[in-house]
Amino acid sequence: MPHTSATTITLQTFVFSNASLYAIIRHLEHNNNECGADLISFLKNLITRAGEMCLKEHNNLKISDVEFKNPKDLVTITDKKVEAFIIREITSRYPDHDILGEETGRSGSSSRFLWIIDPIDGTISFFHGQPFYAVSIALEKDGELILGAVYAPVLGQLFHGEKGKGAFLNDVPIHVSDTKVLMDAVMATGFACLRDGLTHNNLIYFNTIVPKLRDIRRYGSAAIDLCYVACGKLDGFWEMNLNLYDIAAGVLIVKEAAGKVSDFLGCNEFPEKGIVAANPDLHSQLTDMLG
Ligand code: 2AM
Ligand code: CA
Repeated sequence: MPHTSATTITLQTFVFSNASLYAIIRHLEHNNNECGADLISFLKNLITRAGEMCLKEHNNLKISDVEFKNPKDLVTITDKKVEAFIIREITSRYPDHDILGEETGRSGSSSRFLWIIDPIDGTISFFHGQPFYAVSIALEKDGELILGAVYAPVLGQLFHGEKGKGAFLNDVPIHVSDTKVLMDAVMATGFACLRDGLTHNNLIYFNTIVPKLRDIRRYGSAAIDLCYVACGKLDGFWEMNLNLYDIAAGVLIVKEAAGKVSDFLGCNEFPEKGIVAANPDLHSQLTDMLG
């Protein structure tokens, strides 16, 4: 049709004369509700390189590489280096995006996009030479999670989830377990609340729930706990006193794996009012005990 050809020629002329094809693709990618393949491979490549940085430093930490906020709350030089690396890479690829990082806080407030970064989730495991730590990176668009990745480098496990497209472990689709009975379930929890010295803490819930389960795990990384719920290695997880960067990527991955995530009352005020993640059958049994 003449009209179509004219439109095509005009568009081609514009594209090739403008020399900003790259920027246009970026623009289309960002304004599409789905994540472009380019964005996902950028994230997977980035988080893999960040995990490799952790691996390199894992066994070479000196006491002078650690700052103690208090005896239970520490940050290593690797946390800071890895976060700086991730922010540098995001900023050079997506200069107008906002960023929230555990170590550096929030920068920017005007973009529709917000990257949420935990450079090492499970810093205490990392510092003590244990394998259960992970890099966690999520992307929100207009306040809604659209992409998330969690990489546990010692375990060689890279989880990612894309809104509406599913969740994956090393690119293989994953799904929450179909366990229906608490006594058949293995769950995880954590004690961030104790690190903050809170008197309203998880011990009372722990004492109530653990006897009802087959067993309990405490990996020390909320990001890994959530991903293990997503792939059915765990049947459920709860914790209180976490921050957005601990859970953002894992929450999307659980939801994309057909799991349920809520606060302790079954509502959406997580992590402020606690977080509960499980397959749909066990989720309601957990919120009954936590609410
Ligand atoms: P981190 O390793 O990045 O600090 C373990 O219970 C989980 O709680 C981890 O995800 C850990 O993240 C987080 N965590 C531990 N202490 C915390 C605190 N005082 N405040 C917030 N999150 C904490
Ligand atoms: Ca964390």
